[in-house]
Amino acid sequence: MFDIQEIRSQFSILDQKVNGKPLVYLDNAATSQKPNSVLEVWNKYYTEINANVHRGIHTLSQLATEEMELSRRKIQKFINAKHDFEIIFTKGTTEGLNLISYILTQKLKKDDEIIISYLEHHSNIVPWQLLCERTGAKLRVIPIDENGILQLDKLDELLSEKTKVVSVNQVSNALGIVNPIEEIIAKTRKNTNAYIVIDGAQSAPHFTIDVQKLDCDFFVFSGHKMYAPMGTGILYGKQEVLEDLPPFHGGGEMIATCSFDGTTYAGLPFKFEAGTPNVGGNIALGAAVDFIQKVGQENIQNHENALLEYAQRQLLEVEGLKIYGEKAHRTGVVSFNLEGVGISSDVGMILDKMGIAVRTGHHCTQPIMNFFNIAGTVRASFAVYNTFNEIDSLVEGVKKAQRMLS
Ligand code: C6P
Repeated sequence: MFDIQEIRSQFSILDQKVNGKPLVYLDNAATSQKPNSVLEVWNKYYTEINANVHRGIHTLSQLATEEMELSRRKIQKFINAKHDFEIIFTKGTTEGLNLISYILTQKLKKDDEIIISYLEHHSNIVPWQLLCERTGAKLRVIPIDENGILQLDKLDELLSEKTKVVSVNQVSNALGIVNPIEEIIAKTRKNTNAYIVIDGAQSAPHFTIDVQKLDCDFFVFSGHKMYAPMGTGILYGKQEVLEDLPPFHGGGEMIATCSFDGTTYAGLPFKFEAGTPNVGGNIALGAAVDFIQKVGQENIQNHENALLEYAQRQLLEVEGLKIYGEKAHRTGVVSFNLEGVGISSDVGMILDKMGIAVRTGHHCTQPIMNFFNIAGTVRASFAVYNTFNEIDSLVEGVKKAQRMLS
């Protein structure tokens, strides 16, 4: 049974006042809070195990290695990867996308094309621009319509033998729009040999992911948005794709042999994991997967969808409030502005005084803001522990902000 109070009791941080008011945390797309079970695993690592991995024959090192490799297998199952060595630990989505774009450098040449969408986070734009600078390739963008929905017929026109990479997010962080990645992948596979990269930063916390069914080459996400500590993330890559590509960072862990005459590389996943990893964080990411599975992915999705629907209905009753992407299929996020209130951060500051945490501004998606001709939005984003009462508080806060600012 889904018991929201029981779930909330697992997040000690929620039980506090901010600015004299009970905390209403609605900035989950930026980072989620962490359940006590994850913090306990993280704390246990540092108080009882702390040792480097894959290096020592001593007991603590072996224990740390076992725990981290167990976590890798949990994540393998979580996204249904075929092999555990297809799971690369990173420090987040940004690092994953930079890694991929860097190791693809030798595969692209002048006038090749990289397709992204209008709905991307800067992390899925800038690394590709850098790759274009290195290779002379060109960036192409799937446009959106006035509802923020990707115009997939335009993708048909963009795909060609020049297309070498298609990289899109599954869920937009700024608007919460769920993109039809299955269709994008099918079209890309049918018409090209391009590498397919999925930014799952905003989908992994909310959806069941099956990378084999999706048939993408890469899938990246951040641990800290799905109840794990900051500085954790995952890059999934298909075995044959990863084996064919060069390493990103050079250093310890990633070599098979090293001499002044040259180096041979370790097998997967270590080829892409140079240096000491975030062992405690990576182990705690496995605990976050345990937490999600214990609550149940379907329960999480149902609850968050109900919150979104309720929030949208209540907010739309506020006169002059516009929701961006209102008509699109969305999850976990409602992004809006108040007519006659110029700056979203003013609304955010008033909400903060009421203990309500939302994000304001461009959300690292300036092209979307430019498209709608706005500087930013107020964004409320949900997690499994949010309640309908908290949405009521948000709506009250927004009404108060409107009265104060207009
Ligand atoms: N979006 C937000 O408030 P990192 O920072 O590496 O964990 O994730 C980057 C990133 C990439 N893609 C998408 C779709 C994202 O949402 C994010 C992070 C946060 O929306 C911080 S800007």
